[in-house]
Amino acid sequence: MGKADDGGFDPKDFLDIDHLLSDEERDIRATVRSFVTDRVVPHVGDWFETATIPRELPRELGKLGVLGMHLDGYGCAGTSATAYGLACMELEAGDSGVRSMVSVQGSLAMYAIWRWGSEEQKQRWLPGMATGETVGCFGLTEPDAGSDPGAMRTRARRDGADWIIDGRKMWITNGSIADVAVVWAGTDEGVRGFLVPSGTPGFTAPEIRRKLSLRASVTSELVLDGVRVPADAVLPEVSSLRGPLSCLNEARYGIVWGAAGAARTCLETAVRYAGERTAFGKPIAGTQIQQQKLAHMALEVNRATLLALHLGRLKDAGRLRPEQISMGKLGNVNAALDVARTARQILGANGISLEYPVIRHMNNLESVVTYEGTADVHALVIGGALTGVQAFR
Ligand code: TGC
Ligand code: FAD
Repeated sequence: MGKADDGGFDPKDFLDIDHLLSDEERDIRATVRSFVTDRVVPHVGDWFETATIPRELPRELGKLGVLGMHLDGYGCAGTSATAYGLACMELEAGDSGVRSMVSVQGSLAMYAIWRWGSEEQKQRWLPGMATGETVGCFGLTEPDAGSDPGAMRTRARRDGADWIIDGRKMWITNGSIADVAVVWAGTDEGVRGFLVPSGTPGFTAPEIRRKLSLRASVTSELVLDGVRVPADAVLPEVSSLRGPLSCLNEARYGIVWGAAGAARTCLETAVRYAGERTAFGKPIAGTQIQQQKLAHMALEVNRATLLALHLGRLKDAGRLRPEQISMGKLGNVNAALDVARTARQILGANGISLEYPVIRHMNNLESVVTYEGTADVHALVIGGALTGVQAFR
């Protein structure tokens, strides 16, 4: 959101949230916004329609500096969590699929290696992943184990010094374009993470087609059929679900910000459209019912942005808890869906056209509300924290 030059009131930054950001944070946001405006916005409707995403995009995002940007060392930028959140917000203001590419690369695949990998694994993989030369994916979900990853059937067993992995992963972002897959598997020692280069015999990643959401994003199945990897392919520092769940904390945090970005684009589109569209002899912006909708949408966008910023400040202070991330993910994605659906109606028939960004965001948000923990899962995390009673099982 832009700030009025004279320091006066700017309805695009209704609550003057810009004032709460540092110069550096505003600069990073401006850089990412400019990339999205030039490189994503003019093309993303076509990418969505044709269900493609340019193969060179990871390298361009690497050049922009957003891949693993909140991690330290190994070619990563080492920014604050808040700056990373602002980048996610701008990327998802363009399209959830582009933010997903960045989340999966930086918060899931790179973070898994950065947090749980050996020094050799970090040196080998992270610099190329930060530049986008090497694409990663993160395989946790299975056909019969999504919300309950503890029910995974993928297994890894030792064979001499090697490991043999058998199983299937489902709905894996970047799967078919990845050079390395972080695959979580059950072992006799607990859940462990394996770094599987995509050329490994027995590993295939067929793309999932016919999606009507997140079309500007590659989603795949991972098939592991007797995949043999050496001992140094296992992430040495974790052998429990804590490994993958710690990565989810990072990606969910980015979604808290991203959802606010998608909602902002829908609001801005609806405000513009309502001002231009005439019905019954006057702009629909001049009707009470549309103003009420716009006011509600603006409230949700501002509230979501403030919540994201608050969680960002907590994360930078080292105080952000998973339950708080759940509240942010649940609240902001639900708010964004509400804003997108309302915007879609304000645009009338144009609301179903890819000539406008709204239906694309609305459909994408149907994935965002499901992945990284469904709304139900996050409600149960919050409910468990409130009551002290765990209701999953
Ligand atoms: P539970 O028994 O509670 O815990 C098992 C172990 O994990 C630890 N733990 C956590 N650690 C770090 N962060 C968290 N948020 C954690 N939650 C739990 C826990 O301390 C324990 O550790 P240890 O060492 O004692 O073994 O686990 P549970 O089986 O009851 O499950 C809890 C539940 C349901 C909350 C969890 O399974 C869950 O979050 N389910 C949702 C799964 C999910 O979100 N999958 C997402 C897949 S990735 C994806 O969607 C990418 S989308 C692309 C994009 O991001 O753009
Ligand atoms: P299920 O777990 O089968 O849930 C079905 C329904 O039951 C949901 O409404 C759920 O809320 C509800 N439910 C489940 N448990 C309970 C309960 N205890 N109480 C009440 N209700 C409950 N996964 C990855 O590992 N890596 C990726 O990169 C990745 N990318 C994705 C990209 C896209 C586009 C999509 C759509 C998904 C992606 N996922 C990925 C998978 C995603 O994380 C899962 O879809 C999600 O965790 C939900 O699992 P599920 O689809 O199996 O639904």
